[in-house]
Amino acid sequence: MNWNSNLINNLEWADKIINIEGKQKVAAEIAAKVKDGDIIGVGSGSTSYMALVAIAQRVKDEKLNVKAIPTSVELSMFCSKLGLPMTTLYEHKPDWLFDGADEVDPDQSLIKGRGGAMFKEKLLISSSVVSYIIVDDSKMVDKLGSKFPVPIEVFPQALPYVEKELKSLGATEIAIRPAKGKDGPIISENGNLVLDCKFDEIGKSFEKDIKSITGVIESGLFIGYNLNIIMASNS
Ligand code: ABF
Repeated sequence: MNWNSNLINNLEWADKIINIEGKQKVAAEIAAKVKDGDIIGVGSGSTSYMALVAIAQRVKDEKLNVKAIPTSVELSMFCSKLGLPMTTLYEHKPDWLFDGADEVDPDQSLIKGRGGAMFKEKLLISSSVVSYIIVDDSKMVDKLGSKFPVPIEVFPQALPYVEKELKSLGATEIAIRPAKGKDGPIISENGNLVLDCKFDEIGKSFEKDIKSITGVIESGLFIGYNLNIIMASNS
């Protein structure tokens, strides 16, 4: 017997972000890629959410056997609400995934992690055969770091050490990401802090340099990944 959870069925905060102009087309484009039997990684962000809604509709209408691997608890709740079956990385490797980004440079390197889920997002991108990154014009930058700082997930007690190491890597500003609507820091799903870190220059080795600092769980830098960037028109 299935649950009939009003709490899941009435996730209004999910419904509120459906009506985003210019993204329906790309959501349909992503949904058209779904094949029976696919294991699909589901990324975060409003654009990805629209694609998720379109996929769930196709799966329901065509009775497709598809399983999703979400990148966050929030997304697993959305999948549940939309009736999309889920699985985990223990059992399946994603055939493909879709996700959003905050910045894309001319080499298709990314800054991600505005939602603080970059560890799981990177794990899925690294595990997936094909990755589609959905963005609009506003995300395209000449240089990474032009609009957004680099998010870095840090084990809490490593904070002073990581701060010192980031400064020696050239960090010009380091902020602990605050919790929304209350005092104190945001805590990631893994129980860690998220730092937002500015650099004058983000070198090609920075993703590895940052990751090699003991206490850093992951950063939102994605440099040199094999990605398919899909542009959602702003009009
Ligand atoms: C996720 O969602 C994050 O890595 C990124 O920060 C954000 C982008 O959201 P949106 O598509 O709503 O701009 O992909």
